[in-house]
Amino acid sequence: MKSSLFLIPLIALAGCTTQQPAKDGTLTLKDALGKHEILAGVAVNVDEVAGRVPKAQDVITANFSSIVAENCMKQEKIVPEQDKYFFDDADSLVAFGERNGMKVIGHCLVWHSQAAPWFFTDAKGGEVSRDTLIARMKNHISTVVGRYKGRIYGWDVVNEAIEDDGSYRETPYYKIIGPDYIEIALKAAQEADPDAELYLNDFSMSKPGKRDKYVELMKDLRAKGCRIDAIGMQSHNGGDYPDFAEYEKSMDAFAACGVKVMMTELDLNILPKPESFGQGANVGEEYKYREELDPYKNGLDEKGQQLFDQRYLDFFKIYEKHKDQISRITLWGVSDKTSWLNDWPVEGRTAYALLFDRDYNPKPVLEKIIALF
Ligand code: 9MR
Repeated sequence: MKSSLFLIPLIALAGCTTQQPAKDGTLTLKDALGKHEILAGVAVNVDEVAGRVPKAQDVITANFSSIVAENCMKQEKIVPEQDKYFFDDADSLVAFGERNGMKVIGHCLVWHSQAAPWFFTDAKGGEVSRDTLIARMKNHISTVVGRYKGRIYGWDVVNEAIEDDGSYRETPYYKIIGPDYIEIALKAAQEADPDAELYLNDFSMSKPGKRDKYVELMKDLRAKGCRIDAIGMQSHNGGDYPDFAEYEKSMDAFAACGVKVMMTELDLNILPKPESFGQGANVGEEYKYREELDPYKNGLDEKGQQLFDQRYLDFFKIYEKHKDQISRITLWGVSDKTSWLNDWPVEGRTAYALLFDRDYNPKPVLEKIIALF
């Protein structure tokens, strides 16, 4: 972080008492976004929180004001077997966030993927009844949210409930309970910790069908007495998607519903797309490895680097433009080394997805992003 662009003078901070520059006088992402009351978030894994990756810890604490668990709060991790809870990793993550003065986000309470294997099945191996699934879902929410009452800033309550065309995703929750599982989940979370923010979270939020459905859904849920504080546009972006205009339209449409907008899982996939790739983040979508899909094994070439920088800048320009609507921008991982995009939608590729490289150095584009704010 050496260039003059990055060395924003202290005078730029006049009138801002809460955001302090790093010791060397430079401004970090959390300072820059913090000036606009936007949290700078990052998804962290268990090794990073436990201190097994010291460089990662330094990056996290110096640059970010919020963390979210990339995996360790998901249902299959927290309660792999019925009534057998494992909270050690989640407890460490929450404690790490508190120690470092960060807002901790809970991810996620109701999601069809990474659900515990026993959750939808009865003792005989058949499908669980509606009443039982409602009871299990409510119990899961009250146990997990209750454990961290007053310590988690906000929860992704329902994750990925809607398909790109606006229809309900046919998850076991939807099929067994019906569409009102979302209302039941939000109310259970609110009861368990009335002070925690509550979110709906999904990918491909720029798709018109999805956008319209979330707008309708939020109005409907609020009319039924649910609280929704913000909506998560995951933002697993690509080299040529989403369409910027549609993406902005979604931000405007959600903000017009009276909720804050958050980029909850921001990253960028500039690797070649397999044919028929859905351009979202549907974990079930996988393609076979082929050499031509993995062109940057030894580093980005000039064209790749330019695309990477330009796309990140373009997205952050949009975020700057919409800064009054946004409450948090969370990167989905600390460094390229551990990004999920190394293994999705094609396993074993070398991805360039985040703002810190494989050795935890900031990428040059970061200082340009900071300067935008
Ligand atoms: O980044 C997560 C990856 O390590 C897991 O293997 C994957 C399994 O489902 O989940 C990834 O995170 C997902 C997030 O929880 C929800 N939105 C899509 C994210 C990327 O798949």
